[in-house]
Amino acid sequence: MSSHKRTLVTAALPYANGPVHIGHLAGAYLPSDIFVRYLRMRGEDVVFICGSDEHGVPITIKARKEGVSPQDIVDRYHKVMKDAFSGLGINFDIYSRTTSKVHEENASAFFRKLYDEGKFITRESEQFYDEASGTFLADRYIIGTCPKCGNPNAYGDQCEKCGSTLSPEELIDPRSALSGATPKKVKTSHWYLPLDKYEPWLREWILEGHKEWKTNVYGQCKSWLDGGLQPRAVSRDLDWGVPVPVEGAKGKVLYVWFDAPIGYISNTKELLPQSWEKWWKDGDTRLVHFIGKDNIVFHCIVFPSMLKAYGDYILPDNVPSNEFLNLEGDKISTSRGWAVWAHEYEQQFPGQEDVLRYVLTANAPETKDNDFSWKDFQSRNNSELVAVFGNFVNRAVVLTQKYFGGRVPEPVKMEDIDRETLDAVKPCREALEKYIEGYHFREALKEAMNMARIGNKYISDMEPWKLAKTDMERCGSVLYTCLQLCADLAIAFEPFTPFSAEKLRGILRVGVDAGSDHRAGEGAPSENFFRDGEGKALHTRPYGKPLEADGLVLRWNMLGSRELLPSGHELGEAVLLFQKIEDSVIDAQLARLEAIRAAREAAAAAAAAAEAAAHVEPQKEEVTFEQFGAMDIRTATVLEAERVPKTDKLLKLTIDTGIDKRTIVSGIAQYYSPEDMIGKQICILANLAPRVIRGIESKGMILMAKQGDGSMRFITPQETVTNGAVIG
Ligand code: B3M
Ligand code: ZN
Repeated sequence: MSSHKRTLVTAALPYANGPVHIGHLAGAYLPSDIFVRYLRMRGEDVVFICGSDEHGVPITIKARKEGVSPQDIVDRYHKVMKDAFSGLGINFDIYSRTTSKVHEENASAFFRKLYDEGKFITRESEQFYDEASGTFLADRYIIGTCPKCGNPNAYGDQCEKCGSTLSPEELIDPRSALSGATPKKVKTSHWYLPLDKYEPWLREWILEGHKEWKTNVYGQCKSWLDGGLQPRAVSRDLDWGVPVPVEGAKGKVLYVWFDAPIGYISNTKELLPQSWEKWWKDGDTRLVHFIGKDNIVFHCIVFPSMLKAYGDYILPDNVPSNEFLNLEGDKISTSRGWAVWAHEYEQQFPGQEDVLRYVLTANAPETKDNDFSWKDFQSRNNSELVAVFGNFVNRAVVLTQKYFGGRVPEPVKMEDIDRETLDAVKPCREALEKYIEGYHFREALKEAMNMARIGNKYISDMEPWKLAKTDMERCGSVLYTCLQLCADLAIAFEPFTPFSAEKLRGILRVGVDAGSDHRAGEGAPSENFFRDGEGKALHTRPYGKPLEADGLVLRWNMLGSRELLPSGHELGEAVLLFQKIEDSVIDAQLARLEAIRAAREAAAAAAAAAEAAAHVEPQKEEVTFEQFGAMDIRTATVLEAERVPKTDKLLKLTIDTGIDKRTIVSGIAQYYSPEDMIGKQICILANLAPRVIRGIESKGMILMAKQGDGSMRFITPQETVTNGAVIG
C-alpha cells in the first residue's frame, strides 16, 4: 500500500436510466464495498462515495419513449438503485445525485475556473440540427440506414444490428428521431479540453508511474496514449444537464462525462461540507476509483486531465476496474431483459443477500469476462456456504450448547494439532490482506473460505461428539479451538458477507470494531454522515462505538491469534448462517430466463420472416406482345378438390373453365386444404401442355402469387366473373 493517511473510495456513478444488475455489482460496487469494509475494520480513515449519474442523452431518450420528463426517470431509478445498494449491504457514506444543488454549483464552478484560466479551446463544428423541433440532435437522436449492414434504423452513434460504431455522417438518409425531418448541418461552437496537451504528462504519470495498475487498465491507457489524444468536447447542445456557465451559451450543457466525475467531489462536499477539501486536495489522501472496464479512459485519462488542469486536486492512486460479467453464457442486456436485477433478487431471496455477494465475488470478472449461472450459484451456496462455513459454525456452537451450557470451554487439554490449527489462520490472513490490498477480491475470498475449510476439517477429524463420551476435557479443548476459529471467521468474512458476519457475531455474542470515527472533531457535524441527497440518513453504522456485547469486541488485528474468545464467555443462540437452496428455486430462475430467450428468438424469427416476405423477385426478361398473347389465361371455378394420396403437396382439382370441366393437379396443399378451394374462383393458364403427375393427367396450371418467404396464395378476381373470361 502506498503511504497515506486516509483513503477516498469512489464507485462509478451509475446512470439513472435503469436498475442495477449483477454485472454492475460484480464490476464496481461489491469490490469497492469489500475494500471499504476491510479498511474500516483495520481502523483506516475512509470515506466511500457514490451517487446516481443523472444527466446524459440516454436519460432524455428514455423519458421521451415513456412520455415523461427526464426528472421523472432519474427520480424513479435513483430510488430503485439506492435501495438496491443498501439492501445488499453496500454501505456508501453518501449516495447522492448529479441533479443535486451542491453538484450543479460545484460542476459549474469547476468549468468556470478552467474557462477563466483559458484551459479550454473553442471549436466550431457542423452539427445536425432539426429545424422542425428547433434543436441540435445528439448522435443518438439521428436515425438512418446503416452503411455496413443496411439496417434502416441504425443510430447516429451505433448500429444495434451489426454492432458497428458509427458517426451520424455515415448514415444513409439520416432523419431526426424527434420529428422525422431530414436534419440539416448547422454551425455550433463548443469548448474542448485539449487532451493532446496533457499527453506527455499522462504518459509519464501512468506509463512510468503506475505500472502497478491492473493489466487491463494499464493496457487500455497505453493503447489510448499510443493512439494519440485529441481535444475532447466538454459541452453539448442539449436541454438536460448542468448549463454551461458562460454568457451566450444558451442551450448548451456540460457533457455528461465532464460533470459526472466531478460528482465524486460534489458528493464528498455534500457529505463533509467543512472538511471535504482534505479528502481531495491533501497529498496524504489516497484516491481509489472502482469502475467497470468501459469507464477506464474517462477515469484514467479524461478526469485526471481535468483535475490536473484545475490544479489543486490529488490524482487517483489506483483505478481498479473489472471486466464484464455474462449471464448464463450471454451478454447482460438491460434492453433485452437479460439480467438479474439487484432489487428483484432482494425480493426473491430475502435474507440471502450474502449468497449473491459471495457468488459474485467468488466469480468476479477480475481478469477476464466471466459468467454467472444459477447452477453455480446454487452449488456455491450449498456446497461452500452451507456445507463448509455454516456447517462448521453450527456444529461447534450446537455441541458447545449441548455439553458446556453454551459457554466457551476451558482449554485444559490442548494438543499440538489444536495450536497448529489456530496458527494455520495466520498465513491465510496474510494472503487475504495482500490480495485485498492488491484489489484481487476473489483470491482474498478464497483465503477466507480456506479458514472455514480448516475449521470444518478440524472438527470432522477431531469428532468432539465422540470425545464427549470418553474425554470431556479433551472435547472441551477441541470446542474451544473451534470457537476461536468461528471468531476468526466473523472477522474475515465481514468485508465479503457482512450480514452473515453479523449473524455470527450474534451467535458468538461479540461486537466488532468496524472502524472508529476518525472524522470526529474535524468540524463536520455528525449528522452529515450517512445521508443521501435529500439529507435522509442512509444507514446507521455506528462509528467510534463498537457494537459491544459482554464487552467483547472483535478487531481485525485479532484475526489468527490464539485466543479471541475467553473460556467462560457465554454464547448466544445457535441459528443457521445459510440455508440450502433447492432445485425448484433455481429451476424457476432458469425458466424465467428461458422465457426471455424464447421471446427474443421468436421476435428474431418474426423479423426474419418479415424481411423474407419483403423480398421481391427482380423483373424477368422482356417478352413480346405476341409471346404474351400466346398464353390462354382465363377464369375458372373449383368444383371438387381432394388430396393426391401419399403426397404432402398436391391437390387434385376438378374445375369448370367455361369451355370444359377438367382436372388440374396443383402443388398448393401446404397452403390450402381441399375445403378451402371448393367453390372458389381462380385463374388458370389453360393452354399449358398437359402433364401426367402421379398418374393423373393435369391440363393447365393454377396461377399463384409466390411471396418472398416462398408461401403462395391463389389469384381470384375481385368480383365473381363468368368462368372462361379471358385475362389479358
Ligand atoms: N455513468 C457510466 C456507467 O454507469 C457512467 C459512470 C460515471 S462515473 C463518474 O457505467
Ligand atoms: Zn449495421
